[in-house]
Amino acid sequence: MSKTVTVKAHTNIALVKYWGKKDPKLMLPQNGSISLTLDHFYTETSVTFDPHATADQVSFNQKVIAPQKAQRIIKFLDLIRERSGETARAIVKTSNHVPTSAGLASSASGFAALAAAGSRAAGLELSLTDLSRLARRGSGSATRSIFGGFVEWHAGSDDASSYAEPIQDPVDWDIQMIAVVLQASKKPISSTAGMQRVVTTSPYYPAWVETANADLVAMRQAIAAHDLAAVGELAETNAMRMHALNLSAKPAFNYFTADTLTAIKAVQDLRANGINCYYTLDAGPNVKIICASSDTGTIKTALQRYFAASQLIVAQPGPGISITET
Ligand code: 2P0
Repeated sequence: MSKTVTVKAHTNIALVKYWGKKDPKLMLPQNGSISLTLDHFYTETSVTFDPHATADQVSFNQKVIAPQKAQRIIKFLDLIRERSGETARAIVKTSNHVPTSAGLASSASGFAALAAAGSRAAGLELSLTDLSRLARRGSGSATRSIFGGFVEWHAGSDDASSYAEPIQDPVDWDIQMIAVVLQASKKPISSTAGMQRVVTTSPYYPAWVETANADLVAMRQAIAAHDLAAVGELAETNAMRMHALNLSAKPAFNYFTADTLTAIKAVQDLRANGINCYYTLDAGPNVKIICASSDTGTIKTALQRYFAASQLIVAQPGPGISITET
């Protein structure tokens, strides 16, 4: 009887962003990145290699996905088969625990869970570092979701040297994020294609790599010092520089909506009124507010002038992957 391995992996939000590959095949990034894993949003994936199955079968939130839409997952299963010698096709069941259509469903938690469940189901016993390397091959941000708390992904120069490690877990001080969940218009361009366009067409790209590397040094210090203002300021500046790359690409693109700008302005106004809060944004319209839990009430009240309470989701630092075998 084949074993089924189920893994829960949480999503992460980068404070120093990954936005560009230097090796698209090995998924080596142009610069290192630092993130915070969140408790509230996670993916649960189970994998069974079934000798009787004639094709890989992937279901998402209990609905089977057509093979042509599951190509990225099937390719990743091929990588696991290649490494393990497993020859059977896989039954993959995955569910995302994020509010419906929150637009926060990330490939980060998805590929972290798939890497850990798939490799174990195929008989590999990988260390967390090796799981991080394997998850990287599925999606860059998944490299970091193997671990909890604050996590750094070292860019590296080859497969062996490009992996993540926790830099603070558990997080023993008061820092959290409030996700402002906004209605997404159709995504203008995928992360993978967007970052590639930026690398090849933005004249500002070398300056991004240089400042991101400086941000990594400063962010490590800010986290070690439990300095919310320093973490927030660095994250906010880094995020806007990433989005400035998108505006400087040819053709230009951006992920903002009018609501994104409203949320940013609300955070700026709160800060002008003495509330210690900062924003960051990924490849989508949602704004994540970095703040202390003691300010949650004030921030939510201010944001509710523009948004429904249900659009404001509070997330605490979360754990690394957990694995169960049946
Ligand atoms: C990050 N993002 O560091 C950055 C910031 C979004 C903005 O990693 O091509 O899905 O699969 O490696 O990881 C989103 O891109 O892209 C991402 P691929 P991924 O979290």
